[in-house]
Amino acid sequence: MFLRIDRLQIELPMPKEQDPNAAAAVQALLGGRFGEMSTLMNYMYQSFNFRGKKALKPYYDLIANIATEELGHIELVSATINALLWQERKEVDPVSAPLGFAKDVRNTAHWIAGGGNTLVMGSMGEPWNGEYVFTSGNLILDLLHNFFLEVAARTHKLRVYEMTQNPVAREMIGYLLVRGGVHAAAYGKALETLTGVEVNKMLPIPNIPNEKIPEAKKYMDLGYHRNLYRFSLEDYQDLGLIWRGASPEDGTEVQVVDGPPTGGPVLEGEHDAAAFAPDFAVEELLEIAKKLYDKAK
Ligand SMILES: [Mn+2]
Repeated sequence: MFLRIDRLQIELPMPKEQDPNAAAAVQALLGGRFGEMSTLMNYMYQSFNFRGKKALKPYYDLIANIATEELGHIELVSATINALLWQERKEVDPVSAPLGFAKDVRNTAHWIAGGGNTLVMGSMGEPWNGEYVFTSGNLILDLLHNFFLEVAARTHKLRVYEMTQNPVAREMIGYLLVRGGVHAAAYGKALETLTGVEVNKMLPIPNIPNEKIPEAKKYMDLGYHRNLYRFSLEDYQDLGLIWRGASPEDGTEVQVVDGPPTGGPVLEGEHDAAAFAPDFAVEELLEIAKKLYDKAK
C-alpha cells in the first residue's frame, strides 16, 4: 500500500506565461512509451509479480522501491506540464473566443478534454498504453529491460531538453536526468551481481554526461546522483546490498538515504474561467467551501 506526501520531489519555478507547445513536447516524458508512466508501471507490475520475494529480497526491494519513486516522477512531470499550461482568467466573455489561441497550439486536447491541464498521453496526443509494460517473470530479463528503459527514457529527456529552453521544463528534466541515471546504474549494478557482466560500462547513452547539462549538474553538485532514497516507513531495507560501491557517473561512493528528498511545494493553479476550471463562475464553489470551514469551527 502507499502513503502520500503533498509535496513535489523538487521545487519548480512557475513560468511567467503559458507555453503550450513546450507542454506538448514535455507530454512525451509523461505518457510517451519511454515516459514516467512507463517506468512507474513497469517497476510497479514487476514488483507485484515478483516470485521469491524473501529469497531474492535485495532485488525485490530495489524494483519495488524505485517504483515508488516513479510515482513522484509522474507527479513532477504533470506539475511541469500544468505550469506550462495554467493561466489565470477570472472573467471572460465566452462570445469573444477566449480559448481561440488553443486552436493553433499543437495539442488542443489539453483544453478540450483537460480544461487546460495535463493528460496521460505522449507528445503527439497518443494515449499511454499498457503494452509499454514489460513484466516477463524472469528477473534477469526484467532487469535488462529496465536498464534499457532508463537509457531510452534518458534519450527522450535529452531530446525534449534540446526542444525547449523553458526554465520549468529544464529544471524538471535536469532533476530527472540525475534520478534516471541512478535508476539505470542501480539496475546495472543488480545485473552485475547476477551475471558478472559490467553493464554500467555502457553508460552514458547517449554519450553526453549529465554534468554537461547545467540543470542536471546542479543536482549532481548536491550529491543526488549518489542517493537512492528509501520511500517507506520501515520496509525495503536491503537496497544497500545492491546500491553500493562507485557511481558510474563520477566514481564517488553511492549511498541509500533513509526517507524521501525534502522536495518543494505542490503548484497552485488559479481560476481559469475560459476553461471552466474549477468553474465558469467560481463564486458559488468558493462560498460552499467557506461554509464547510465555518461549520467545522
Ligand atoms: Mn523516473
